[in-house]
Amino acid sequence: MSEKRIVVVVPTYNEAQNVRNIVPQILSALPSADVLVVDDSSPDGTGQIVAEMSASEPRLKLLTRKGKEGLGKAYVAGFKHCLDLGYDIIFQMDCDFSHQPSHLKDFMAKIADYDLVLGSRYIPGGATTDWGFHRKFLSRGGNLYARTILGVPVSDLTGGFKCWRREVLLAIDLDSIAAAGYAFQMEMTFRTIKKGFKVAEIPIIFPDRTQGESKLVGGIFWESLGIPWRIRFGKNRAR
Ligand SMILES: Nc1nc2c(ncn2[C@@H]2O[C@H](COP(=O)(O)OP(=O)(O)OP(=O)(O)O)[C@@H](O)[C@H]2O)c(=O)[nH]1
Ligand SMILES: [Mg+2]
Repeated sequence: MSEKRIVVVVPTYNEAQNVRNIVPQILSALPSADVLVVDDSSPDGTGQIVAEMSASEPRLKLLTRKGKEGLGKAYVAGFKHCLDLGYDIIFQMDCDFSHQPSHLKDFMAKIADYDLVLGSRYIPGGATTDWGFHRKFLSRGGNLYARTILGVPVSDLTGGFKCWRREVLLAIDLDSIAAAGYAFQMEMTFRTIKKGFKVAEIPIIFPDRTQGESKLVGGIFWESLGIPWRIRFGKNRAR
């Protein structure tokens, strides 16, 4: 696997403190990987920090977007950029340490035999360590609901810590992925399975962020109920 070109895509919006800390950890966890930060012109200067760090670190790259357009659009832009640059193995990873760099090696071991590897909180060995009962219940229940409606054998459809082979991202019509947030995570995994690619889950420990603020908006519960239906039966399901 050593000849493969590897990149970790990290979307950021106001992650000044986290980005300083996480980039060196990713680079040392995967000594042959590059890091692409996709920043939506964060007002807190995250982009400038990355630009400064990249001056002395050739493995760190920055893609700056004009304004905040959400996680899904940032990832699509990042994925396309990485495909253009010829990367073979493409990770997606949050900047807030809910996705821990120490798991990166586990993904690498698994991607040798699969097309997409998902970090899962809901298989044996996985966990959310800081959530109260309410959030745990909503996330687990939401995943069970989505899995049932989508009809896919995946325990964690919203975790968002993933490792892709380039062939999968090339096969998916990324421009037709309209979804943001959790729906983006679900839709990408659903389409991957529908296209016949091999998907595996590995356990991850998912702590809450300790620095910076969550970009998750409240009041998405009712909206979320319709998402799996739209993904499964919508016009883009096979694209
Ligand atoms: N480029 C970009 N990154 C974003 C945007 N929204 C969120 N992010 C990043 O996406 C990652 C996940 O965002 P979080 O705010 O942690 O959202 P979350 O993990 O769903 O919610 P929490 O569990 O509350 O942390 C972080 O690295 C954010 O900085 C956006 O609009 N543009
Ligand atoms: Mg988070």
